[in-house]
Amino acid sequence: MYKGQRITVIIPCLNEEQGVEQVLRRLPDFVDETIVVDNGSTDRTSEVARSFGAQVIREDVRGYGRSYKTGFASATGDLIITLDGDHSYPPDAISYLLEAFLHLDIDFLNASRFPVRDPKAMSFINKLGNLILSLAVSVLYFRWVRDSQSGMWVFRRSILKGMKLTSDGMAFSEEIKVEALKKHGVRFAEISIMYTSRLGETKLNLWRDGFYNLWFILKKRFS
Ligand SMILES: Nc1nc2c(ncn2[C@@H]2O[C@H](COP(=O)(O)OP(=O)(O)OP(=O)(O)O)[C@@H](O)[C@H]2O)c(=O)[nH]1
Ligand SMILES: [Mg+2]
Repeated sequence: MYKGQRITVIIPCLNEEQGVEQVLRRLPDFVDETIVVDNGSTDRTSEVARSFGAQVIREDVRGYGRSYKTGFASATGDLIITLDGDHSYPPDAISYLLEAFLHLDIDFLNASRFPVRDPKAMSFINKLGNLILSLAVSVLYFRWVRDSQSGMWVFRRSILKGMKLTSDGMAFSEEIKVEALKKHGVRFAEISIMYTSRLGETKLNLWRDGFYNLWFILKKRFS
């Protein structure tokens, strides 16, 4: 519990045995429920997660978005916090993100990776792609969003009701933010966190996911 709120952390994982161990080791004690959604990892991700007391859910259909939707269905907390299993997002930031969330009295807080301070954390081309995708979301929804692709969010579980989450893949990250921005009465804010280089292998296909995410957001806006 954190200041009267039940806290659920959800971590999607595909072969992240190295990273998920570091993430789970660093989760604050006030986290009530930790859900690792494993999409058929062939390494020790599930065993490692269980050894740290996490609830492991197997999802047979592949995809970042798909695993989040499965995780949301099992979550029981008042507030949900998400982050990658690769230890690129700082678990230490959870306490100040929650503090900011409650202090601002908002419904969705996006943890922006920008400015990136660790020179090894993100390549130039990734930074450029992220900027283009964030500008696209900002222009299409008339709202400045610095990091439309961040994988770390804090939000009230209650706002999921009525959200139209269609993406099963990497575009899920921008889709949930757009759904939050669009929803009447949902208060949205963004604050910076320290992003570092991931452990293990990337699952992102830079060009394919980048162009697909741009197309996805255009399609979602105009359909
Ligand atoms: N369950 C599940 N998790 C996935 C899938 N694809 C990626 N992930 C996880 O989702 C998170 C995001 O994937 P990453 O490969 O880190 O993508 P990224 O953060 O855009 O790229 P990096 O900068 O390389 O970290 C990681 O924890 C992955 O293990 C999937 O198909 N299923
Ligand atoms: Mg990552």
